[in-house]
Amino acid sequence: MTEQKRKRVFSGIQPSGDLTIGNYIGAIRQWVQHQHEFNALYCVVDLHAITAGHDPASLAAKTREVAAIYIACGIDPAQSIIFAQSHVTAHAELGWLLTCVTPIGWLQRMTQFKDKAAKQDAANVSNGLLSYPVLMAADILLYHTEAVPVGDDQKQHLELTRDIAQRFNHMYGEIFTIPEVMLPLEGARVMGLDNPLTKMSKSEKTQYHAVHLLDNPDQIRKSVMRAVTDSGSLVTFSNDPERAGVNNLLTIYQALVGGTQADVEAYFVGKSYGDLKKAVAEVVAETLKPIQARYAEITADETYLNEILASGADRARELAAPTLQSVYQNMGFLPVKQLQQVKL
Ligand code: AQP
Repeated sequence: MTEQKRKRVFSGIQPSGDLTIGNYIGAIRQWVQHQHEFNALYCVVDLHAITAGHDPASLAAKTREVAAIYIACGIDPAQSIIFAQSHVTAHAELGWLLTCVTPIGWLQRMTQFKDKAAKQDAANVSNGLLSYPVLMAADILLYHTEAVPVGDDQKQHLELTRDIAQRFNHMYGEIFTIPEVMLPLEGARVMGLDNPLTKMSKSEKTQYHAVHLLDNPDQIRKSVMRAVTDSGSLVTFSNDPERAGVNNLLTIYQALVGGTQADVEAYFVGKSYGDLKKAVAEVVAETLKPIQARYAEITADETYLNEILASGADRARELAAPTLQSVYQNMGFLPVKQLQQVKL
């Protein structure tokens, strides 16, 4: 497939905590599977990580950690662009321009905003938490992205991106490509091990909530063995909220082992919840082992990662500049070029 014919894909993860198997199954794994079919940009979206309070002392290290995890999971930096969002200032600029075309009611309807705002002291909920999906729209639209591989939890934000793009195109002329959402087939939403009715999140601090990608086998086993199940004994998929814990464990198992739901259920016939947990812990540990080994190699060489992030940002800047310039022009801003002509 030639460069020109490949679809442009953009996706990213916030360095807002320790990455979980939810981030892996819902996002990174698909990026890796499809990277050779696309012209892809995989961004560490650090500007998003400051919307709900963050630790300045660890933000830079977390940003590097997430980039190293992308590569450790199998993203090839020679093929895809890997960079930190704050290194390409066009994101913040377009974010502001789009903020001014986005009705506030669209943002107030976002489920993630309502959930995250409810967990905070109302007086401290930042404008950034509300506006975050507009910055996400800017991330995607800057690159004329055609497809965005994300977990099911981000579907609503993608729909909003499409609405913002259409509204802008209608108001100021056709600049933006309308992106499609790409959801994984299995394991689109991994739920918390301690509460299978809420999604597994890297910013959730409760112990045994999640398996993190850099957890050792012992930590993995402890978290999975403590996963909430129910008083039944049937190891089958189910939409019943009472059985959400078992369903979640089976979903994780299926996402990592493959096969149909019927294949997975057949494997567990006659087995107990304890057997299910052991099997899940084992398959998760086996999946993460080579990733962690590669992560150790990558992080042992600081220069290697620096070079990837620096060249990724250069490549991204080049792609973003013409889009941003067209947006300024169509919105009627005074072009810098005109001032340069006056000087001459
Ligand atoms: N539990 C999940 N199941 C499936 N996919 C998931 N993703 C996140 N959690 C799950 C996918 O991972 C990517 C990360 O997106 P993000 O970091 O921008 O924010 P998020 O969706 O809010 O992820 P987290 O882990 O829950 O972060 P915090 O706790 O900081 O908000 C997305 O593609 C998402 O779909």
